[in-house]
Amino acid sequence: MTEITAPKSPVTAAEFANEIREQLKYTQGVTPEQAKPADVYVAVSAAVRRHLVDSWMKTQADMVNGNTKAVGYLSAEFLIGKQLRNALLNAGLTEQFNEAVESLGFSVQDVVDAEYEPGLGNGGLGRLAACFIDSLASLGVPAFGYGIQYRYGIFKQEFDEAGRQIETPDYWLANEEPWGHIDYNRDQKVSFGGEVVEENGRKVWKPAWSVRAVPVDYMVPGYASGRVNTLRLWAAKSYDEFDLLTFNKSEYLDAVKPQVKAENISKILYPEDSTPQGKALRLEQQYFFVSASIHDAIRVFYPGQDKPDLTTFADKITFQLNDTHPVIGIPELMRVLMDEYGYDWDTAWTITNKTFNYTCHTLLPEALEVWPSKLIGELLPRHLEIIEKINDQFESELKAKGVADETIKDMAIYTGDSVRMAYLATYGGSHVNGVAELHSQLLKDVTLKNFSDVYPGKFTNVTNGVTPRRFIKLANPRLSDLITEGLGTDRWLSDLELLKGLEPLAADDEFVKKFAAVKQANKVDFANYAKREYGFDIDPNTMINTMVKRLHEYKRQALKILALIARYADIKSGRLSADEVLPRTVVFGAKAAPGYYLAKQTIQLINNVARVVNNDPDVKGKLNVYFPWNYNVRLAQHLIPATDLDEQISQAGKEASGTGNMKFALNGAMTVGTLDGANVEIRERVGAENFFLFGMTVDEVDALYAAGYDPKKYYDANPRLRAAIDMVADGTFSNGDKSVYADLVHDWLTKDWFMTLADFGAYTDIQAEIEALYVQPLEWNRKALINVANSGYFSSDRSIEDYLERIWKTGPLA
Ligand code: CR1
Repeated sequence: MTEITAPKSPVTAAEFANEIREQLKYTQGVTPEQAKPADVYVAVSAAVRRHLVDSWMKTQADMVNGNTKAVGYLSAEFLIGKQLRNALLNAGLTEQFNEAVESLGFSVQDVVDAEYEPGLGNGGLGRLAACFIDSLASLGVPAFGYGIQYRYGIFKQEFDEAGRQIETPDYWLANEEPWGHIDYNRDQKVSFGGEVVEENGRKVWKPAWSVRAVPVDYMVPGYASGRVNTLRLWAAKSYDEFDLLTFNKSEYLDAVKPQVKAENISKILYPEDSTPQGKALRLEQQYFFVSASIHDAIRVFYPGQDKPDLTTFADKITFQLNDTHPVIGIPELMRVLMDEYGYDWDTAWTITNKTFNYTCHTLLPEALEVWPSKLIGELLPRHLEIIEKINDQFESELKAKGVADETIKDMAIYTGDSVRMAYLATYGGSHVNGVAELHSQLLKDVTLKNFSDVYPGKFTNVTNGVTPRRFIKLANPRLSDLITEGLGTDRWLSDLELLKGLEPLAADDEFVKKFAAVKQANKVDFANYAKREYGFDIDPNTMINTMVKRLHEYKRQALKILALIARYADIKSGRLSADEVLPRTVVFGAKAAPGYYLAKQTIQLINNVARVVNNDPDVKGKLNVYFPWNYNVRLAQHLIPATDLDEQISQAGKEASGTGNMKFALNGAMTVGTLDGANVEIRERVGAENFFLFGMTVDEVDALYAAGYDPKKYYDANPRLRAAIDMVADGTFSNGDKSVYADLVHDWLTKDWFMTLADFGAYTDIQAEIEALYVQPLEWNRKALINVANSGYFSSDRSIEDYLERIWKTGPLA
């Protein structure tokens, strides 16, 4: 008998339909007959929220009254995805919803489609934050996600006629947004600019201007935990709606200036991924949400107290700094403790140091934020003083430890000209962690080596994870049902290591066939979805080969597209007869930062390779390339369950972890990948024989750099590589215009910083192995199933348990 632990339904479908009717009437003012699907969506959302409110309030009360330290996850990004299905799942209302909506005369699909996905993140870092708050709630750990409610999320990506990326604003708040509760009565004041003066021997900051930070609260329901946490996203509002004096002189635009300036702070998410952005506005954003969050935590944990005993602060909440974006929180907490509450430096430092921990998400040195001192001085003069003093204290500490002067200089947090936020975070908090074993090791050996030599105890690893609720249960209901059938329980949804129990079933051909049938059905679904949404004609009987992630040179989409062109050239030249070719559908999804030239050229190339290949009768049915635009969480949820083979082909030593790799393995795709990021751990767990490994290792990469890397040598030596690059250069994919990809080609042949050309041979060689296995469906699926069975470790629940034990030292509410 199957044991079911999913949340029990609180109401019948008929009762839920009545609740929806009430919402339609009292909040939307329409009858079910007048309602549009979007009305029903808003009404259902409000109805689900009502089911969660009691648990939400109880969780908050227990958090404040109990003795369990809470977690404050400070993150500039939360890429949460659509909310409705997830809320229904956790409220135990999925079935009731389906029935109720139909009984009201609507299609479930239409209602679900009415939700607009919030794009409040760029990629992996923001999606990880979303998985983490889901897991914290599901584990019953009291927590806040603290961030920004951007009015414009990540840009909407379109492609023009020439295949170029066009960015358009993503005004996700254009229609009613039922999930965020705006709480005007719990606002905070955040100030900027001005000067620091001495009054009675004390430093006093006299800021020049302030904005109002208004919290917008999103409920974060746990799965089967009865707990509901809060994601508190701050929106910036002006204090002065407009300046009446100016307005009376009828200078209308001048009059609304303060409002525009204030509201600009939360206007737009920076469309960056792993590159620094030197804009004052970005620092304003960072300080804005961090300052509001720190004051909010004091308000929450010391309710109604004018003189709270903040020496207990670090026992109430621990703040996790998600990358360097919130690191200004360290001098801010120092300032609050000293200037607002009168603590001395040493006491403030002890509290601050205990409160913060830092997660680094990169290995690219240019992605560690460094702020010009001048900018900090202008925007946050008091903070700059505090940072200088932290740096002085740090230097003395290093001297006392006998660290050499040269090294001390290298380690400076404040260099005079600039402030290194990663160094400030490393010194200012208790722990530093990387996001996969290899990454954490490289942080210790390279990126933060000096720090790890002096403070070895601070460094630890927490390998990333993904939530099985969204990425298996919601995204892949067929596989979820099969897993539950195979294990005889659905407890795996809160204890993903139970997937291990599927391993013996990989020897059971009947079960493997069922597993293969799930994949096939998902492929058909995806083909229909791609037709409906994009007009693509995808053949679900071909291998679906997917590469989805931000477009970045280090991730090496170029390697994939060059190999694909080489395959195309093989068929065209007759080197391979079309019958020898395994039919493949290659699907790309990727956004490039708007200012990232080579990344945008790569997008244009992929689109044009797709255009040429898909229209060439010589390769018809053998090779197809699709590039659905605007890759987002929703598309991921459709595409990942339908994928046979996924690509994790970054240059070794550059991808901190990756989390897409985990989602694919858990959904029964096979992976072709390098020994990079979490690929290493995935391969260890699923077994080397169930993972297509290729390419240079970190050590080989380093050795090749040291020896002097010359990409041209690889071009000269490999005729297939040469043919592919020549086709790009000679205008095959640009209607004969050789100038279009000239810069890209020039970069490959002269620089190729991420050694795409050096790994080309290994990458194309392994394709034979991949295809030999794919033509044996039973064996392929057996291996894919073994991937699923051994990927339970990559649940974000396990990541959170590691954070709790290694860093946060707290746990679930009693
Ligand atoms: C890394 O590039 C990792 C995520 C989440 C990204 C990716 O490898 O999986 O973080 N880093 O840890 C990032 O976005 C700004 O830095």
